[in-house]
Amino acid sequence: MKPLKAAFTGLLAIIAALAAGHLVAAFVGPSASPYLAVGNAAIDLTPSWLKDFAVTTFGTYDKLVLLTGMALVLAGLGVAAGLASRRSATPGSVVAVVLGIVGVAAVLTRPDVGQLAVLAPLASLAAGLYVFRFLHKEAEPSETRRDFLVTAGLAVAAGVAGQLFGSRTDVEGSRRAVGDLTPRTKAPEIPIGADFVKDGTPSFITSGKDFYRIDTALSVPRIRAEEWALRVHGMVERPMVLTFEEIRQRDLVEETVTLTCVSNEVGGPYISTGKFVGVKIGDMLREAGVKAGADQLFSTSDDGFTAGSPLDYVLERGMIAIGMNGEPLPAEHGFPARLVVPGLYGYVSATKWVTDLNVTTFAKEQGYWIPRGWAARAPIKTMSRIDRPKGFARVQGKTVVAGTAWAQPKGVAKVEVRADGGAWQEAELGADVSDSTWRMWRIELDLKPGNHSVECRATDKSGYTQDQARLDPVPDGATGWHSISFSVE
Ligand SMILES: Nc1nc2c(c(=O)[nH]1)N[C@H]1C(S)=C(S)[C@@H](COP(=O)(O)O)O[C@H]1N2
Ligand SMILES: [Mo]
Repeated sequence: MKPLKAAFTGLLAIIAALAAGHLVAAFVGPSASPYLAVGNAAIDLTPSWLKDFAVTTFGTYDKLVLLTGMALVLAGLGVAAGLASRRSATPGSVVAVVLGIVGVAAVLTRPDVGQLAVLAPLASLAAGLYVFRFLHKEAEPSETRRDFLVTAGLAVAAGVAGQLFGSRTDVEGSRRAVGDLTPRTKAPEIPIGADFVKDGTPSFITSGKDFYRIDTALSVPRIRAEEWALRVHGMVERPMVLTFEEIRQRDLVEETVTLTCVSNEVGGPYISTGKFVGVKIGDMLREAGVKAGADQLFSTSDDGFTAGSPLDYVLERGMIAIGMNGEPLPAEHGFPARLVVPGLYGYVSATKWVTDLNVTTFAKEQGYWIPRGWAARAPIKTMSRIDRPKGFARVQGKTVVAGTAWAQPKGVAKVEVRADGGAWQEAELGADVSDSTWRMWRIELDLKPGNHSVECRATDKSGYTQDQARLDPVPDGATGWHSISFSVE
């Protein structure tokens, strides 16, 4: 067989296999798609050092990089298997079966699929094997060309159909049906002067599209509120199951809260603020009756992510949020419901698409990131960030330095700035909205033309000034003073 035909035989068999699996997955559960399942399994198995490297290098594009990398590797495997099968179809057939088994294994490890899920990788295996052997036969060039084109067309059609049917769960329809969520107590209006957007700070409330996002899963779980329920169990007197309707009928409160990710480097972007509407977990758990000895609320998401939060924090200020910024939660931020606990980093508290609350102990259960090298207990550290000037900017005229600071749930009392290692000067603070949110700041400095560097540090309302020592995000959050170098013209 000619090398070109052999290579295409292998490549098309791979494409057909992935497409067939994706199509069947649309009917037995989108996460059963072998391509996504292998990607998700790879994420769960990735050692922490590699994951940290991926996040620092690619940021939130890490998943796109993974999926593209997988596509290239699979295409390469297909071509190699095709080329190895120029004399006999056996090597390619073996590769098809082995890849099929990898797909089955990956799907079986997924937490969010049903028993029928295995049909998707089995369809991949069958399609890959069949297409490979079908295209491998000796044939006239014109017949070969026709078979290749027909196969490619069918594969693309199957893949596209799978994508369309797989996303048919009408999340947006369900969000619209939720309608207005009117809290009994509204969060106070954000006063004018809470941010200094003109000077370069973020706006106080982050819009849904600018809100940072951290997900372990490759695809956003698609859940309708009508089909969702929350189970509350474990060390409680009266376990319960709550529907969305039952939750929204309860006392809804609205609170402005800043969410923060532990993987933020000093000066990093993974922090945003929203107005969340929901029920206080404390009210609910007191109804359920927490038993003595419990010290952890262990929450599980529809996609298998888990987080463990200290029970005392949760009882005091935790919330099951169903709304954000005046709307039902966006799908990407956890629709129908997520946890929000002011003062704890997201990985130990902010479970999106939450379906299960288990009242338990730290000795008994470990959240997703804990065996991967992150601390079990992770209160947010007092920190500050310079947003303007940007690094290496050329500043004309007077120098305005502006940024944000946070110390949830203590609140920010003071931000100081110094230039070129000189004396600290107190910055002007934005209006104080809540101890659960960030606080913007600005200061004008009188700097001579030339190169300069500025640093900032925050002091929280307990009197603690943020640590100068530079620590990495692992295991419980970065520390250090953010500094920016720029020049004045
Ligand atoms: N189901 C699920 N919930 C999750 C995560 C996740 O990967 N899966 N990431 C957590 C982390 S690490 C953070 S910082 C916050 C981020 O919330 P956001 O994406 O709405 O900003 O969600 C938390 N909740
Ligand atoms: Mo995070």
